[in-house]
This record gives sequence, C-alpha cells and structure tokens, in this order.
Amino acid sequence: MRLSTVMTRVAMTGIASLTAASAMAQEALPIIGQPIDGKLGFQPAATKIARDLQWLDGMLLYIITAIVIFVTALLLIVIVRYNQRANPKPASFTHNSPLEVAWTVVPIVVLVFIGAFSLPVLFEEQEIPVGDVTIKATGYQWYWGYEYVGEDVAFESYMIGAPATGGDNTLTPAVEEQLAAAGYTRDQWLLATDTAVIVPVDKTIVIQVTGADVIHSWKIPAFGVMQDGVPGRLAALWFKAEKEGIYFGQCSELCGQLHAYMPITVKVVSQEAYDAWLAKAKTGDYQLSHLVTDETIKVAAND
Ligand SMILES: [Cu+2]
Repeated sequence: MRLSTVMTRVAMTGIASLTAASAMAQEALPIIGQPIDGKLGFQPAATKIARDLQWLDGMLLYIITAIVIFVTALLLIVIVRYNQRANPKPASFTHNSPLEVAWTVVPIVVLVFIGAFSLPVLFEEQEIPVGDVTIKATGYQWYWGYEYVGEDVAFESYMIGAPATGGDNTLTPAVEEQLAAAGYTRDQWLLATDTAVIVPVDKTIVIQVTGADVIHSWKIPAFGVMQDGVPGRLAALWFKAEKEGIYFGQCSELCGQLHAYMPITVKVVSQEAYDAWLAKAKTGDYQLSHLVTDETIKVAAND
C-alpha cells in the first residue's frame, strides 16, 4: 500500500480520536446486521431477498427432515427385520418395477417442488434492476475500494485495527480507542471499517463487484447478498434495505493471508442523511461517514 495513504490514515485516526465525543451521536443508527455471541441462525433480514432466502431455508429444513426420517426408518427396518438371524433365508428375487418407478419419480417431484420456490428467488437476486445508487466495489488484498458511479466519490475501506490503519490485527487499547472514535465498541472488532458504504433506505442499490488482484467476495448476510469479485470481470448484486442501521459483512472468498481482515460496513440511512453525506463526500470528506446521524447532518449543514 502507498505510504502516503498510510500516513493520511494515521493522521485521520488521530483526528478521529479528538472528535470521539461527537462520534457518540452514532448511537442514533442501530447496529442490526452483526453476529451475536452464543446465537444461532440468520441475522435479521433487512431486505425482501434475505426474507425469501430465510423462508426457503426453513421450508427446505422440513423437506430434509422428512427425508432423513424416512430413510433412517427404512434402514432400521432392514437392520431389524432382515438381519441374518431374523431372516436366515433371504428372498432371491431382483427388480420391482413399481418400486423403481416410484424411487425415480418421487425425488423428481420433490426437486420440482423445491425448484418452484427456489428459482423465483434466484431470478429475483440475479436480475439486476436499474439502481437508484450504483457503487463499484473492488476487492484488494486486503481492503475494499468503493466508487459511487457517476458521483465522483471514491474511497477505500480498511478494517479498524488492520496493519493499514495502524494495528496488527489484535485488539490493543489503541485499536479500541480507534473503534470508540468511530462510534463502535469492542463487539464490532473485526467487523467495523474506518469508512463505510453509505446508502439510502428503501432505494435500489446496485453494487458492481470486481477484484483487483485475486478473487474476493462482497457479502452482507442481513441483505442476503454475496457476489464474487473476479479480476477482469464486473459482476453485480442488488439490494433494497428496508431498515436504517449499520450492517456488517466480510470478504467471503479465501483471498490470502489477511482474508479475515477485510470486513464490510454498510450504513443504511435516510435519503436526507445520504444526500448530506454525499455532498460532504464530494469534497473528499467521506471519512466522516461514521458520523452520519441526524445530529451530524445539522452540523454538516452549518459548515
Ligand atoms: Cu478478500
């Protein structure tokens, strides 16, 4: 990474620490999409696609459970009734046409049934609409770069506490300070980034995903989206977040040594907050992205 970028980042971190008090206004934006200790299951769905995916997962669980119970029961019957002791003289016939037709047709019916529900969700995901906001996300070893297409806004996004932001991937007091300055706690360690992708709520967001060096993957579980970023290709995903809040994701394609340290932070804000942030970002002030709250919009408007 460029030395100048590192120096800028270190400087920005210092400034961020000084403005820690104002960052406390962060609390206005709830943290929704993050893993929680000791919990199982999905993060709360924040898009229709995520809801559909989670419903599909639940529906499949019923089908799988029924199949597992059925097959296990058949195995148990065979073990109990047809072992050498219980059935010393085995039947010698082969083939049973009705049964063979049944074990071919029944799985086909099951698959067609599943397909009838999964294909519409797949098409919904993969047919990329025209976005209200289009953002190009580029995966680098090991951080993300974002360009707001047509808006002349571009910035990089590093994990707080990664080597590039003055850490060594351990939660030292200094890193904890950086987290606090950006409005996070140690619970967001390994998830929070120094800059965030800011998007308006209830708007169609298209993310074009690519990789600059190796294959990365842009994923936000609460949105139900994940797309590999392949060097030389431009793939796309889309989402329409229904709830304002902070959502976290991670690079989900093994991309090298620091793969675990290139998380993704998305902040879904009101259109008003987005517009205010975008205006600021155009002046190069995207670093203030963690200050996007009603409170900070007022401050920004008065600047
Ligand atoms: Cu990666």
